[in-house]
Amino acid sequence: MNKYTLPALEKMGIRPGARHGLPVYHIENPYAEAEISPYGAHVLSYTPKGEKDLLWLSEKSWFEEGKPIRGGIPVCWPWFSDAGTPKHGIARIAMWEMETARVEADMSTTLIFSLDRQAFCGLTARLLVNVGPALSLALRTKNHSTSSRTLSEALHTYFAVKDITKVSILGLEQDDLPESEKLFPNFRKGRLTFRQETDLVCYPDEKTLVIDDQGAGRKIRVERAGSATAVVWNPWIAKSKAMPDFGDDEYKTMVCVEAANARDGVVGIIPGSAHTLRTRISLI
Ligand code: TA6
Repeated sequence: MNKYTLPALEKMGIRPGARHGLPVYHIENPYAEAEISPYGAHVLSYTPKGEKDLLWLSEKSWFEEGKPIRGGIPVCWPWFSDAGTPKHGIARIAMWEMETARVEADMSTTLIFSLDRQAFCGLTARLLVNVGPALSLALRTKNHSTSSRTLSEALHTYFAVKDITKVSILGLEQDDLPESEKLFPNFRKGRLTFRQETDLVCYPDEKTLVIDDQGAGRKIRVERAGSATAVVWNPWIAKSKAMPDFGDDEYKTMVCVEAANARDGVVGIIPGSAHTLRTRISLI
C-alpha cells in the first residue's frame, strides 16, 4: 500500500490514476510530464515541456497483470531474454511498491520503487526514476543470499521516432559486435541505420549513444553506466506481424536502445554486495 496520502502526492505534482485498468502515477514539474506504473516499475511516457514524448507505446499493448507492457521502459530483471522463464525476467510483470516520492532541490521529481518483498533467489531490486531535464533511471540489485549470483538485466527503452528509415544510431562501431554478428550490414562510419530486422547485443566502450531521428529533426542522447552491454532492436516487418501486442506497421515509429548487462556482459554479485545499472535519456 502507498504510504503517501493523495494531498501529499498532489502537492509534489504527482497524480495517481489508471491506464487501461493498471495503476499509474502522472508526474508534472517545470521540466516535463511523465507517467510511471508500479506494475513493472514501468515508465510509460516522458515528455519534456514543449516537446513530443521521447518514449513509444504500442497501440496494441497488453495492459493486463501477468503480461508485459509493450513500449515505455520495461525492466528486464533478474535475467535478460531467454536466460530464464518467463522471458526477460519477472520484474516487468510484477507489481512493485512505490516506497519514496520526493521533489528534489532543482524541482525535478524522484520516485523509488522496490521489489524488496519479493526477493528472487536472494536478489532484491530497487528502481529510482528521476524526471527532470533528463529522465534518469537507476536499477540497484542487492544480493542478500550467502552465495554469488549472476545477474543479467536491461532497461529496455522503446523510443519514439518519426520514420525508422531516416534514423541512425551514433556511437556504435562494427567492432562492438560479437564475432558472430560482425558482418551485420548497415554500419557506416559510426552510424547504424535500419533496413531489416535488427537485434544487436553489443559491447561498446562508448557510454553515450545518440538516436539521430532525421524525420523528426531531433536527437536523443542515451547514456549508460554500470552497463557492459547496449542492445539495439527493431523487429521490422515479419516479426511485427508475428507479435500479437505489436501493430503491423508500428516498427516504423520505434527503436529500442537499451542499457543492459547481458550475454557476455552479465554481472556477478557476491553475497552482501550490490550492482547498479543506470541510464540517462535527454534531448540534445
Ligand atoms: O531486446 C531485444 C529483445 O530481446 C529482442 O530479441 C526481442 O524480441 C525483444 O527484446 C522483445 O521481447 P519481448 O519478450 O518483449 O517480446
